[in-house]
Amino acid sequence: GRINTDESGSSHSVDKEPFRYVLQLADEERKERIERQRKESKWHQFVEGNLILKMGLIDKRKGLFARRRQFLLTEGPHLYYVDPENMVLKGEIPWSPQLRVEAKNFKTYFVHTPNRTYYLIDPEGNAQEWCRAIEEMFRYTYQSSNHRQ
Ligand code: 4IP
Repeated sequence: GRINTDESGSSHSVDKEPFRYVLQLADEERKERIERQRKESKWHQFVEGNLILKMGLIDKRKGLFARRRQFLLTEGPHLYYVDPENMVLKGEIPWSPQLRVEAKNFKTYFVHTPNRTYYLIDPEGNAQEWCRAIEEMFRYTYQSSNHRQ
């Protein structure tokens, strides 16, 4: 399928294919996609050469306020977030075997990590889709025997 790597508004804009499928790309296809991402995506500069598997605008709440950030779920895995107005990488949610996601409702979900619970709001209401993708990445990374070395 075609990849819309430059689309910033949609939370499932990398592709419409099942997320599980992109986790298991053949090396050749993977390289092609990274090459296309390098050429076409304005988000490529933030992801340390990793293939972006899912991305979208998410409001990340801290205290009373939320900041709108472009979230980039990549191979690695990584979950980077970028200030889309100033195009600055603001941080990343750390992956570990303790990471856990929790969908609260259509818009709100939590990513629990050992030192912090990230309070995330998907304005498009696709919180469950994000949770599924993160869970699948979790299983692929920590629970499957055939992952990439
Ligand atoms: C900030 O609040 C932003 O929410 C930061 O998010 C957040 O850092 C800060 O938390 C928080 O104090 P204000 O912008 O209203 O000051 P971002 O980095 O996306 O801009 P992180 O990255 O950690 O969520 P602290 O506790 O990390 O400083």
